[in-house]
Amino acid sequence: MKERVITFGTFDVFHVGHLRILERARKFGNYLMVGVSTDALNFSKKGRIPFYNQDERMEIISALSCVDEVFLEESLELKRHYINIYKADVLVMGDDWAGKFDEFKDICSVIYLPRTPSISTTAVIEKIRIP
Ligand code: C2G
Repeated sequence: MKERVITFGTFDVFHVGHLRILERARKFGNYLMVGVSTDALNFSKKGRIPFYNQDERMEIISALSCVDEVFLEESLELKRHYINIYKADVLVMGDDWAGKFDEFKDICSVIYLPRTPSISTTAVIEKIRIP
């Protein structure tokens, strides 16, 4: 088997939920490519600038042993393009996106994995914020 897996995310304030989805995604093949959302895309999606900038987030993701290649995701509308140019066989996303990427089933397998419960970037930021 020589499957190429692709996934996308912001991965801001990197936490164990991020790590686990990347490790699980890698198991669907033997080459994992990660599209890291740009700061601008994150602002347009969530209305806030990430705590860590896109270069720092790319640096962290590319240092992980389960990750083989990292690129910047500039727009949500470019998913089909990224799947094609990176020759992905499998798209893996967390189930907060369940059903949202089914339109790509014509060019690759689309898999949604359950999120790790009780952890999120927002929760971490809230927890460490000094009152
Ligand atoms: N995740 C998870 N468990 C958590 C938190 C996040 O499995 N407790 C997963 C999400 O489901 C996602 C990945 O980690 O698949 C990255 O999460 P985010 O950084 O929140 O990604 P998001 O901003 O949703 O960006 O094109 C799609 C977007 O780029 C996804």
